[in-house]
Amino acid sequence: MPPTEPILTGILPASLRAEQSGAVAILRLDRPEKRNALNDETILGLEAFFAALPDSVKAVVLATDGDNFSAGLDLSELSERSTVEGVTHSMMWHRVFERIEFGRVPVVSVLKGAVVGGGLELACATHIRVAERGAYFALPEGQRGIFVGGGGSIRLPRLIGVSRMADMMLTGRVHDAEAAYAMGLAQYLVEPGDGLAKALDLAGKIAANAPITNFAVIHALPRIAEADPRQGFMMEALMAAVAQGSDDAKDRLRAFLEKRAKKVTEF
Ligand code: 1HE
Repeated sequence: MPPTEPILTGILPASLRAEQSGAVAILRLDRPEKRNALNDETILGLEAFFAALPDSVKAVVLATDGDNFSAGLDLSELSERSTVEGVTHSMMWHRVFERIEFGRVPVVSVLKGAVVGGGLELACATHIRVAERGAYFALPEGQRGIFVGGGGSIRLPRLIGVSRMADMMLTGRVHDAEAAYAMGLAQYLVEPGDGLAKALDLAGKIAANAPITNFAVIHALPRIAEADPRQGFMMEALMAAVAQGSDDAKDRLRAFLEKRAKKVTEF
């Protein structure tokens, strides 16, 4: 792994810490004493990080200090909010999580301990989720008398279906990492403590892809998947042509034909 340098130190709140290793940035939630509960400062810090991401970064790993990913919305900030403030607060989360999901580079999250409420919503805005055994997934909004507000009702049903999400919210059901992996919530399942290394390995592979392909996967794929098939096929054809016309694609295809590139089984 290339040497690691702290980045964006001047613009991040105390609850976030970022470093860069080669083409990969590692952003850590760093509020373990509050189980990485997401207060406004942290949410706005996430936005500042993704807005200021150096051009040299081609993939991001979202990890955490301590034993947990995140206990969700900081409940101590919620009790003071009016109804109108609640709407704008939720829309602020939407804006920031959209910046992650539809940002410039793919994001790999490392899930351990509590992946709860808004923490689960944050994980759903990332592109690849690596779950450590021991992670647990819950939506305690029903028990708290509130509702998801960070885009969970859009992103979670796409991953696990409305019925599983409804069950989690209505009954307080907690899923372990094995179940989350089995239902497609996490794409990878690793041993406790191995999540960061796995995420860095994946991010390194992602960073080595052609940027146009990563762009297409983040921006075109989800839109095509949800489009009417007639529009979807056309969007796919256009995206395919844009990607294959790039110099990068031509170089990579030539490298394979000249036996200079790895085979599929060697990635
Ligand atoms: C918090 C929060 C929080 C912990 N907001 N302070 N989320 C929840 O309903 C989850 C609430 N948290 C818990 O159920 C537990 O904290 C955990 C199961 C996640 C972890 O338990 P544990 O035993 O490791 O920690 P703890 O002793 O409960 O908490 C340690 C400290 O973190 C403690 O503060 P302290 O000052 O007493 O030490 C807790 O109060 C604090 N803490 N979680 C504020 N969430 C956009 S809408 C999204 C809606 C939601 O996210 S709803 C889900 C909210």
